Amino acid sequence: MPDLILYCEASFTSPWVLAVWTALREKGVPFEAQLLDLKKGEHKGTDFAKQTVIGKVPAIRHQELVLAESFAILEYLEEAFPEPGLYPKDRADRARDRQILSWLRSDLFALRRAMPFEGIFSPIAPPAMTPEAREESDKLLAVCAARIASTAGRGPTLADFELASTLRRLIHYRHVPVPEAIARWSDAIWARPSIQSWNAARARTANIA
Ligand SMILES: N[C@@H](CCC(=O)N[C@@H](CS)C(=O)NCC(=O)O)C(=O)O
Repeated sequence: MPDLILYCEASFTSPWVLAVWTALREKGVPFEAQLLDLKKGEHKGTDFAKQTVIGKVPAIRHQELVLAESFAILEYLEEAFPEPGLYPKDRADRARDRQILSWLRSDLFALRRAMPFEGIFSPIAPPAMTPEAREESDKLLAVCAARIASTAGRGPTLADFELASTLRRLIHYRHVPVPEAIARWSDAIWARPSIQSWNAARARTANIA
């Protein structure tokens, strides 16, 4: 029985759960996924809510620690399971990774509203595209273009995983043209076994339900 539990939403559509799932898989840390049906409120008023206090997924339980908030979890995993490192070795590059991870958590709200992550995996009535979402998409593409140019030749790190998965929204909804080189970069990262194992887990769960 693995001594790390990852609490996930049962629909496997949360980009924040995906970020932690990917890190655990990339590091080869064994874990048990415990699924919570958020639509049924399984994360509220339960032991889970009491223990995490924040009451959101992702959360992990590792030994005595119960921890929510994906960024805090990623930082913890990097310290608890240093190899392989998922941040760049260079200090300035590590800071740039953290800059991107913070930015992705504090911006792009219009983009997220117009292009929900869940719609990538199952049909939904697509929300309207807005000028704000367009502006944020252009900024995301500019960040990715700069990122690809500056990180050529080294393996993906945490910021790459999250940028590549955020790009799936643009690629799926097609409201905004995605340059070929950026789409290919996202495709290559999205195809990694760490991410595909999350997609496979969703498919398994859907078959059981
Ligand atoms: N800032 C949090 C966001 C996590 C989050 O928004 N989780 C959603 C699922 S995608 C959730 O648990 N929602 C349930 C709720 O808010 O009641 C993180 O980075 O982990």
